[in-house]
Amino acid sequence: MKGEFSLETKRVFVAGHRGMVGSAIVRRLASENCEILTAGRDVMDLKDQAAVRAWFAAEKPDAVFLAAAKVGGILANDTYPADFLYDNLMIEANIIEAAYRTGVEKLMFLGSSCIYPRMAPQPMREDALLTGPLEPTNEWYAIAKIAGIKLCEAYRKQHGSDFISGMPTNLYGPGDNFDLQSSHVLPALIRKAHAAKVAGDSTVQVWGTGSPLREFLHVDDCADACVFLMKNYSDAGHVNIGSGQEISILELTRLVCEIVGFEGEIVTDPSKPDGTPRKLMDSGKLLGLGWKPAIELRDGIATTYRSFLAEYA
Ligand code: GFB
Repeated sequence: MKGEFSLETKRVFVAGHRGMVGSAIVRRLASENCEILTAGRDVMDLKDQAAVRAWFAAEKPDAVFLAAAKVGGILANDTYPADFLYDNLMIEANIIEAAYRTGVEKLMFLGSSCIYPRMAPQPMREDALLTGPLEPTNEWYAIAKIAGIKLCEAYRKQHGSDFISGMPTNLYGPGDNFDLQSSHVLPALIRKAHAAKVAGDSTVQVWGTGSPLREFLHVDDCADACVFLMKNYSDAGHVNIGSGQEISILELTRLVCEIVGFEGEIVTDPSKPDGTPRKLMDSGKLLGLGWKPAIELRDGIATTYRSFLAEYA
């Protein structure tokens, strides 16, 4: 269903504005005539229900982008299941309930493509949700994100709240986490290939077999899709946000090495987990509403590498 929501002169709270997605949403909102509200950890701990309620009661935002989350790559997800489940449940429950209590007109919750069953038919449609077992390396994070979708649906059903959910595919871009233990694959490969080039190493190592397939979307495209959905979509069902660009981890490594300028050998490490074998989303629902991505993977990696060099190297 199409809805129409104007951001014009609205007070718009971006929860998670220091993260990769939240900061991209803040950048994107700069071209809307709205007032952007943010709150750092020093102001409000999003896991603290009383603090979140008090902040919402005082600031009274009109719209909310819920981009705050405990996130990480395959190893972090697998190593800290309690943090990924508890932190994300608390953050989303506190914000959604406070938004309802203070009469927020529209809220957009952001999830992840890992909500779908490990062996879901590809490309994964929205109706694949809860049709089979989850991928074990990230089921804790996935359960929390599924709860977030269901919270939005429940508040819509019981209270008529205009709360929607978007499910981005694997994201990358400026502001990403480049820590090798906790990052996702793309920032890890950029950092490893760069370090190998600088050190004159003959090899670069990738985790797992290199055969898993992943779909990647630049975070600025994701932010644009979020603003588009905020303005144009008002319904109970969540919406996939993907690029349709799928690539194997090995091919991705070759592409990153080419962009970074590392000419050595790529070595796989099968002792590390592969995770889900394939994770391509069907974004037909979003495309059907009239949105499409703009950033090609090669160009997106090149600009991300430049931002990595500016910030870290
Ligand atoms: O991006 P990633 O950590 O997360 O890993 P997932 C994707 C694939 O890249 C896996 C491989 O097959 C990894 O084994 N890989 C190869 C590497 N080298 C590396 C490396 O150096 N670092 C990392 N991190 N991976 C996450 C979920 O799954 O996706 C989250 O755990 C979330 O819950 C996120 O949904 C979007 O795509 O496997």
